[in-house]
Amino acid sequence: MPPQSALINVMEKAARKAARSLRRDFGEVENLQVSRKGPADFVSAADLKAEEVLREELERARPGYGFLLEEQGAIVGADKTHRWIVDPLDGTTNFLHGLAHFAISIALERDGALVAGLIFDPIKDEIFWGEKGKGAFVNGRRLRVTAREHLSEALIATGIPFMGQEGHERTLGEFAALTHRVAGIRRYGSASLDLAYVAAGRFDGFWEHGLQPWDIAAGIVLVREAGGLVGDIDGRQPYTFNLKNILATNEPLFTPLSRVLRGKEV
Ligand code: 2AM
Ligand code: CA
Repeated sequence: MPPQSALINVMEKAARKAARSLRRDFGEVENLQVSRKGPADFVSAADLKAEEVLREELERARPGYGFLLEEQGAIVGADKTHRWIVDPLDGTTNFLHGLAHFAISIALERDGALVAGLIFDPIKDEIFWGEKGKGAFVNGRRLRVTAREHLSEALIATGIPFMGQEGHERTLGEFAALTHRVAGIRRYGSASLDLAYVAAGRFDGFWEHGLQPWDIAAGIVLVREAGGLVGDIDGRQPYTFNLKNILATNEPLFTPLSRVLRGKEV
């Protein structure tokens, strides 16, 4: 059994409680697809409800900690050294379209450093967690990034910008540089799960531009604790939230991927 701490127990309990309402609402989404307006408002409400459950549970267990919440923003706590970073529904577009790939993501920051992360996929019933210095696990099994050294064998995940976002041309350039060098590229639509899958050795790497702290905070802990590197495409590491993009992969592929994504030779 992994050494699951009291802190991880708190995060797991909150995630499992919020997941019950998300799972119920996901079951409803299918019925709403045929309505003219679609389920958008319903999904926003589901998202907010899950966030409220998470805030209440975490607040009760650790009174005074601050929050950075996707929906409600920053809440300053009496305890200035601790801050929860929470995404109640990562993969909203999937959820909205009835695609069963989304997650709850919770991270804890202490004195500005990420110390714990938990990502729960309530449909596949997979709970990923990592704690600084203690390793990363999924449903109790230890995680390790892949050992692949060659891009030609690597399966890489990413996110693609959509309407209203910037970087469409840049994305085409990155794809042009990468597609013919790798075993495959995947776009699953949940950054937290992309990072959890890098930690689990399902993906060899992940990059994306313009993400927010709540999308990636927990996943960063997981990848680091699974032996991976997290930085940006320019090769800067360790990752900090002021960087404009994220690159997470194993050690051998970090530099080759960062070079190829910038249009350079490996
Ligand atoms: P979300 O589902 O919580 O919005 C998909 O590429 C990833 O980008 C998801 O993790 C998604 O999180 C995130 N993302 C960040 N900003 C977004 C935005 N403005 N709209 C949709 N997804 C966004
Ligand atoms: Ca998100």
